[in-house]
Amino acid sequence: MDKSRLRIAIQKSGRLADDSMDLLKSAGLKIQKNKSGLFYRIKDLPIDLLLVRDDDIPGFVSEGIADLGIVGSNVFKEFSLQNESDDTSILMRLGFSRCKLSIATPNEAKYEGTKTLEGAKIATSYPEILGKYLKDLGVTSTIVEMHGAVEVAPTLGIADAICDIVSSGATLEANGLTQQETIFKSEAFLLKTPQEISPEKLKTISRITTRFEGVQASRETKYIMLNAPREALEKVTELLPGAEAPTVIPLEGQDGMVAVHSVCRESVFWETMEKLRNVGATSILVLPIEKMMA
Ligand code: PRT
Ligand code: ZN
Repeated sequence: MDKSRLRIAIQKSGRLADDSMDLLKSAGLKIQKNKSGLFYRIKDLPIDLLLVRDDDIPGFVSEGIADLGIVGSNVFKEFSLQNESDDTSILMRLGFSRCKLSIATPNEAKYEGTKTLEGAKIATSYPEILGKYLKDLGVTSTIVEMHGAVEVAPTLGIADAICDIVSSGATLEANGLTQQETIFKSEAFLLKTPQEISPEKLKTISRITTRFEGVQASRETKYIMLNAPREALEKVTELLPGAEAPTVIPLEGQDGMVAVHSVCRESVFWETMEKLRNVGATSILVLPIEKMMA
């Protein structure tokens, strides 16, 4: 392995893997897959990807085995609480793989707020996050550490409650569990090693984070085009979500009508389009933006 190349640790397979790859590809990184399955080289940039289990990512970044890493903030938080003196930093919040870490109890169990958890057994894969949450509340429970299949713990009689990742809620429902408390909200983070990084690698980091920011911005941004009577311009502009000063162009041969073009930094919902039409806008188009750079 060439140590002068920037190394980014990502999840090999699982819920973070596809979105991590998507982000890298959208940022123009050309991934050259190979048989080893542990390292992928990036063409034309001094970057290698290290493909590992998500749980190993904070440790690898902390030790400098990888310079950067993409991991769920739930996994990073658990690691940070376990390693309080660690200086791994969060370079970016990436906004994907969003989920919650929640406490749930069997549907038939009586639940009257967190005091119900006093003396209870709670199964989780996140003993540090849960332990801190309970300590801050002044509640004493027994934490049963499990790796996988946490949701079956109450049925098996191992625990009275669970604390696990919830996304759609389908797993809780299928196991007869009701969500009671959300103790942590998670999304993917880009981590940076606390170890020394060469100036060349720092330049590469700055280049790709600028691109990541561009990818994020363009995902959240739309280009909107519409026609409207000039007298409705003020109302139309007010309705455009997160818009910068719009471009207004007179429409050839249509007196009093203008075309309005604008970049919107928020989602444009159907409701917004209906409101625009109600104030007189027609031919409303909402277009995705492929790339952006400030
Ligand atoms: O093999 P490896 O160790 O790399 O992967 P893993 O199995 O430990 O993790 P993986 O791929 O399941 O999740 C990786 C990360 O994705 C997590 O650390 C979270 O940050 C994030 N994430 C987002 C999720 C979910 N959504 C999710 N739904 N992680 C897990 N789940 C599981 C949850 O544990 C539960 O079993 O999905 C179930 C709940 O989902 P719903 O939709 O039924 O509520
Ligand atoms: Zn894992």
